[in-house]
Amino acid sequence: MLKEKLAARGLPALLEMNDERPVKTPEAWRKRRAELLDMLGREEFGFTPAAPEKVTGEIEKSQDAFANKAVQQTVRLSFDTPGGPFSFPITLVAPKAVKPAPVFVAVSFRPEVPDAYLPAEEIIDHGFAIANIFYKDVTDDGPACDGLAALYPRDEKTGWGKIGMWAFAASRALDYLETREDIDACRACVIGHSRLGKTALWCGAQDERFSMVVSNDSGCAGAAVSRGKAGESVDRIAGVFPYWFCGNYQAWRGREAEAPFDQHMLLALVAPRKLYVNSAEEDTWADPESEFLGCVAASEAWTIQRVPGLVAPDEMPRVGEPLMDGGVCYHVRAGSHFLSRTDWLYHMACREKFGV
Ligand code: GTR
Repeated sequence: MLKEKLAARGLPALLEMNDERPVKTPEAWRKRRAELLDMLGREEFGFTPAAPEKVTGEIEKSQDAFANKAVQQTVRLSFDTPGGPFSFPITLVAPKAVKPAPVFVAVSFRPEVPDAYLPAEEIIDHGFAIANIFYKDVTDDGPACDGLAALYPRDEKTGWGKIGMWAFAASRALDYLETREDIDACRACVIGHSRLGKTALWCGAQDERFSMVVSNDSGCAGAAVSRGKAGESVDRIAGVFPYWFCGNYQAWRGREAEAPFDQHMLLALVAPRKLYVNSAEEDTWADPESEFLGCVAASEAWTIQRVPGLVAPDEMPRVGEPLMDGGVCYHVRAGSHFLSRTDWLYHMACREKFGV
């Protein structure tokens, strides 16, 4: 049943090189991976500049938090760019009981910790640290060429969009976390909701140091395949939010079926690490079925590397039936577009089960 549903979408082949040679081995997949990164960079999100040589962190504020169970700090991260120095703050919350603690790097809509989207005490109680990045501290969510955007030369067609910049910031946070003795940077999960779920995916696709990637309700240009998608379309998203993407993405408006790429390729770039995609039942704009089919289609990238991909019965799971036995995990939650405590509980259960 899923096979037919997927076939009806007519997605471009994942395990076929651009010159049509089939990808049959893990070594060949590494080459295909490079092609896909290049394609999604050039056609959708724009190319990411090289990482700075060094990221330093200055602890601006430090206090006990959550009944003394954790330390909460404001840390200012700084690094050099071609246009001069840049810095942005993160909020780091680390549990005292677990050292070093596995961490969630959250790219967030708000700077506050805790927040409706970030149940910090519960996360700490599960033994995870949180590094929260407020996305507008990196660059504005609009066409303005401010913050990080102002500091790198940008090609009109292939230069990075705002999603790429927010993703870059999450990687810089990981650069810093690698220097912290209280954080287990080998178990770092990048997470985001909606436009920031797209950001988490693009970050984790490029930066293989993240052991897990969570896409919450990322929808169009995120986990949902564009071909046959309900709700938001490439035409709509590229028209309303052109600055999230590179210039070339405009060419695919209304032409998703002709594009050499689709979103399963973005998901596949996380393989063989842990990918967790989740949807909300009422979030028809994101389109749960297209997000789930993205996971089904991406699974081949895990199996070619001899890791099980999505382990699922031959149908879309029901609400409250998380699938987390394979490299690709998925759930659909009751309710609307939101990063809910319910979602976090599933993500944490998955990390605990697999030690990622
Ligand atoms: C919507 C956009 C979606 C999603 C959402 C969000 O306006 O169409 O793709 O990103 O915003 O970020 O909340």
